[in-house]
Amino acid sequence: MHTQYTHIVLGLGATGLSVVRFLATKGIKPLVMDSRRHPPGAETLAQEFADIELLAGGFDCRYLVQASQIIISPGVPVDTPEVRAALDMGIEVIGDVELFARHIADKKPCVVGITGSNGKSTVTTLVYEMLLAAGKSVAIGGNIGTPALDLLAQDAEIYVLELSSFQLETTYSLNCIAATCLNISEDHMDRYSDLNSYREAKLRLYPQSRFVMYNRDDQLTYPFEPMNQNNFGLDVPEGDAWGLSDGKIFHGDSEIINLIDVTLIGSHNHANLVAAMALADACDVGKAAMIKVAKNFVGLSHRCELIAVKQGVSYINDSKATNVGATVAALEGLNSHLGDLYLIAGGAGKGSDFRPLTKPLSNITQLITLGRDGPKIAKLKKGTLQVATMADAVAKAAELASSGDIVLLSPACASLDMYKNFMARGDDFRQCVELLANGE
Ligand code: UMA
Ligand code: ADP
Repeated sequence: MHTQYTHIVLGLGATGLSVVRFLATKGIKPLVMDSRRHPPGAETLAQEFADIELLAGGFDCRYLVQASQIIISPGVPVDTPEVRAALDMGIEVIGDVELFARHIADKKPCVVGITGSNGKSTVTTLVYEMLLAAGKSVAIGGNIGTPALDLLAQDAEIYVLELSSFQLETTYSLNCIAATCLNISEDHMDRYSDLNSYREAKLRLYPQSRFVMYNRDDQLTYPFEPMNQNNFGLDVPEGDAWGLSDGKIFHGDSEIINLIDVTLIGSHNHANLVAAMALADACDVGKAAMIKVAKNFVGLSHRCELIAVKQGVSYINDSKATNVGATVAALEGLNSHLGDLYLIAGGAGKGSDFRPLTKPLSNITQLITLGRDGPKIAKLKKGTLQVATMADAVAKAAELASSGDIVLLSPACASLDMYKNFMARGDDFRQCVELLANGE
């Protein structure tokens, strides 16, 4: 007879490791399982916890059905047959964020939760910066990088968490001070049956918050039922809402800042800034701290980031555009630019419908595609050039573009068919651009 384990950790990436560390503080020794033969956290686990057992290369049902709690990583679908079998037997399956939520349940609400299809990392960072500028002790994590449980060591006054739909599927009791779903457009369609089930996963956040901030420009973010809510948008705000009037950000009829003084570019980023201010306001951050951050925040790397100007051509790295909505936003955001636009797109499409790109693609000069689903995107525009590597894509774009033009990498796809992650893809783009002649 094999050993029985009360707790099983499924997945040994960043999340699985954080769960093992947390359980260790409670004196619990879990069994760890990962479907991969060589899980990325195996070495660290062996170093930090030599006595914790790891089963790699599959999930063993015999252990799962005898556990009292399974803590599942966001990369493992709850619908995995072995997990379903355990659920059917009434075994509790939760995520790391739920463990975090239960740990802080006795404290007064101290979490700001941010979800949505795009802009999460930008808004999460903006809110974090605004809270810091207001002198609060604050920790930032979740889907943006540091797993929520690893933040507990910081013992912060406020935790700003970026939350993915995967994480929200297994989170029930977060009790946020304020939360938002920034926008909804297709993503991760390889994990959801349709847009509505993806949306439902995201909106699970709202009932777990004392105050909800939705996007009035995106109906899919509206709460299913009325709650303690407010809204943000890019038009003139009504009542106490947040929005824009005459090129300035307003909270109700109180002016916060003129967009001329804001560093971030693109209307999607202006929406992000307004949302961040609304969330910071719910945490009692004053106007001065918001203004300071709005003036100084230049944006995150790999998100519509201007990386070089060569022979008058601007090269923009938007490698984080891993879904169609993000690329649409980039193309619309750059639409007012006067020169020609060359777009490099393609990668692993995650089962997405690329058709929303058709209209914005009609406004660009040349589409260059690469990667596994490059051919699907290529079909949307006549005369598309299909290439095999980033170096070929950049060389082709550089050959065609002239002074005043833009070359944009905004793939509308994940990177995993060609790269370790979106950062590696953006770095490759940057390197290829650096190798181009300066022409000065
Ligand atoms: N995997 C297996 N078998 C397993 C476990 C995982 O094949 O047993 C695969 C998954 O299918 C996935 C990969 O391994 O492709 C990583 O999954 P994971 O759950 O082990 O990932 P972690 O390293 O724990 O990182 C997770 C988030 N990853 C995912 O949700 C896939 C990280 O978000 C997050 O930063 C981290 O927790 C801390 O909270 C990354 C992400 O890509 C950036 N998120 C998606 C997105 O933003 O679109 C949702
Ligand atoms: P996320 O964490 O949700 O992936 P990021 O802030 O990292 O969001 O941005 C991801 C991609 O989405 C980038 O390509 C960025 O330019 C684009 N983006 C950022 N904010 C928005 C928004 N509000 N609407 C649409 N696209 C956006």
